[in-house]
Amino acid sequence: MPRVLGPLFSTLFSFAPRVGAAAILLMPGTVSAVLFYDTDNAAFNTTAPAGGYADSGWQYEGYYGGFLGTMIAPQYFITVQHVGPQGGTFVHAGIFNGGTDVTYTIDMSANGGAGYWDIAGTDLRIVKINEAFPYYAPLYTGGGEVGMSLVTVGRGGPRGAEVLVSGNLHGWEHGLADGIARWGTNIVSDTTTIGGLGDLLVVEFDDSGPFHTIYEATLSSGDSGGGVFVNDGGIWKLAGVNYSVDGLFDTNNVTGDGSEFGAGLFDRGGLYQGSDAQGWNFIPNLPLDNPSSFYATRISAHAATIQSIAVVPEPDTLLLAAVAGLGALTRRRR
Ligand SMILES: [Ca+2]
Ligand SMILES: [Ca+2]
Ligand SMILES: [Ca+2]
Repeated sequence: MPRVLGPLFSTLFSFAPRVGAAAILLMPGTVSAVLFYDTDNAAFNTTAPAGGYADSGWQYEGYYGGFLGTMIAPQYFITVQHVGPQGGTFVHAGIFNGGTDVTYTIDMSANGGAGYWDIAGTDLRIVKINEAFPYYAPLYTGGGEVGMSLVTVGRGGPRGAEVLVSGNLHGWEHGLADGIARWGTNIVSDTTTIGGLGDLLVVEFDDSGPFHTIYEATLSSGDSGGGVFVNDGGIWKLAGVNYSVDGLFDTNNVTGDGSEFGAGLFDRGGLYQGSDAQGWNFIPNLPLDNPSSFYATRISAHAATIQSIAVVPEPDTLLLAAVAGLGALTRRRR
């Protein structure tokens, strides 16, 4: 059966002439770690992935204030604009690097004293450090994200209270953000373009079927800035940076009653989506589930700009330099 994605998203985002108005930004105060379909256990997937998900991106993450960033070049990490500056350090914590915490300092003199570069027309921000990372994430620069397996990392909250519609479970409210990093899995459902935000990956929260994954996860407040990694022929590459989720939701369209809530839903049917300020949109409860999604700013659409700022040394250049150096040495020996 076809999945009715495009028209629904157009409706949702018609409420959002401004940045993020119809979506819940993934920062505390609005609504927070990775929220799982299978469990409300706050300790679930809080250590490095193993097996088929080993080296799937977790190792490239670090703490940027209360949020996350992803190391993308020897002296640069990428995060989001919408949480604001998060202090002067980036901590590649022991949980990520398999050892002890390593603290890097941010180069506050970079970009004329800003300390960072924003990618215009997106939520992406690139921050420079004074030292050098030992390794960093490759960027996914292809255009084939839809259908790819993904891993996302965030510091928001676990699963909260059940959301019931006519007695049937439709998902879970967002739990309180706890600042604990978790990783979860999913599959890229779609891409979309939103004015002022650029291209985004769309990732549905499914309860079953081909788009439900072993650690099926969606996001909540506090997950901002975490990386989304896709498996590109066996190599996990950075494909997105966590931006937002669908919401808010409500059982009524009465304003001012405080009944609205953030949630990860495998079926939005029978609930209102929107906000008191922007209006509410009723989503019919149909036999086919209508899942909520999370959104991540799409790296591939902005890869050239990112790479022009966060410069990665060319391996070929290094190799040629090494070969040239070897030649020189050889000549001197003669
Ligand atoms: Ca899914
Ligand atoms: Ca209400
Ligand atoms: Ca339904």
